Amino acid sequence: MSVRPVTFPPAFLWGTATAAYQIEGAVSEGGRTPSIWDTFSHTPGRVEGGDTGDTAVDHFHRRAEDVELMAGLGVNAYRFSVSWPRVQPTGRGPGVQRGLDFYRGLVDDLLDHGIRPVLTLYHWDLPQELEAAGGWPERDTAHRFADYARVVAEALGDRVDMWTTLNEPWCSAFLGYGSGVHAPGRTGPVDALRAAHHLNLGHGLAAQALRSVLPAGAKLSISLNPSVVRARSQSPGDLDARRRIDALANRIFAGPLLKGAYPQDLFADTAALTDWSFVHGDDLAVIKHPLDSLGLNYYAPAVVSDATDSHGERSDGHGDASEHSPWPGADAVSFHQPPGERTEMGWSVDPTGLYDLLLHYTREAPGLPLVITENGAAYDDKPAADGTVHDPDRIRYLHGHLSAVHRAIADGADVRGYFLWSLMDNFEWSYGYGKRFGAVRVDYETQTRTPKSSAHWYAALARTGVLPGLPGLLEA
Ligand code: IFM
Repeated sequence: MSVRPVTFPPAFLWGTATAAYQIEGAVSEGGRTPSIWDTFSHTPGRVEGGDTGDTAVDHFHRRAEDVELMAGLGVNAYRFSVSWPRVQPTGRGPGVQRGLDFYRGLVDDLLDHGIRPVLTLYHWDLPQELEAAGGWPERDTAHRFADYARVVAEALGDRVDMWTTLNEPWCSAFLGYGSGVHAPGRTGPVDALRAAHHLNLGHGLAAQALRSVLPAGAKLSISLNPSVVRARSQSPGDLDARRRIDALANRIFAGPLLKGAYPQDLFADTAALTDWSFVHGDDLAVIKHPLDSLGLNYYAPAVVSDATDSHGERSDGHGDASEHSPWPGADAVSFHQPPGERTEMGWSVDPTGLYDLLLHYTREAPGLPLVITENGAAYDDKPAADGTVHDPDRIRYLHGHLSAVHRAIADGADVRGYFLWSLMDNFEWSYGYGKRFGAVRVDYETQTRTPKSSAHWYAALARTGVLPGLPGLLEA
């Protein structure tokens, strides 16, 4: 019996993704100043093992080698982020040429290899100076972000045509200022809500700045990490828990971005904390700036119930190290790990969540193309005696999730691309270097890069657009 090949659309973007602080290192070179992640990672007890991004995987010095690596994988796109303190060290004023030159060199290398650069402006590394002035809970940070966006667009707008403002603003707001497990490590529920709004506003202002500078054909986007929230039961309490988390994780961003309004139930749930007077006159109109695509990052779904017995534990693992909840106004919600397979992060493996997410945003934002800007898994891969790295779990994870993407496309989702998180092992935030998400293994002693078997599997997909099967490869 012949099985029909699982084929993706011809112009599909096949990419890998990284972020500046997770890979670059060289934190004091070329005029770069500390970001909140430098400060946070150097604060004892914040990151496992005391790891920092000081060296990371030395991408700053190995840029050319890393682009060759990508070319070897056959990918046609690369999603990277610009380090704000590398190009605008104080978070204000003109750009620093040495910093901008690094990204210009990267973009040129990518284009020379036929790889489309997909640039993210903010993947969590706020210049420390702006945090000292109050950080994202302060409105001015949104304006500083728009100015920074303009600086980068003026420098790279002639070569980069896909622009993403923010990566996962939920993490910046609620892990950075709510539970405090991410930089800057503050724990104020109102600060977290203020930060969420100012991130939204920063996105809108930056989108305006980008549009005013970039050529007409440039594409604007934002990458969200929506929670696929499932109620543990259909009881009214559990359904209400689902509604609350959906408001705080998803609609707080999707509402203003796509509809120009915050959800009313979010205001009601948080009324005891704030009157939201930090939302000014035309903020919502600014935030609802037209997008060319919506970036979605997906790893695992969340299962919630109504309970008073535990603090919210974010089931994607980011929030479990803090006694402070990342969910303002939703203290009586419990998070549960569904039974079944998990990754090294403890996150459940559930491709149906990705399918549901794609179909959800197809309904929520009709006509807006979707791009999966992150998906992947951490596993404790070990090199074999001959140096090869066989990671069948990751291949299975990717196969399952890409099958779900294919199904979503067949059912009407307009998905334009998929970016594997991550190109290579790197600094996994408060987990340090202990969690490996890479398709390419990095030996942190020697900085040697070794493509794992998942990298070869993904290369076959990127080159042909046809999902490779599993069995033969897993026996290899
Ligand atoms: O490593 C992170 C990335 O920086 C943002 N999204 C989730 C990834 C895995 O935790």
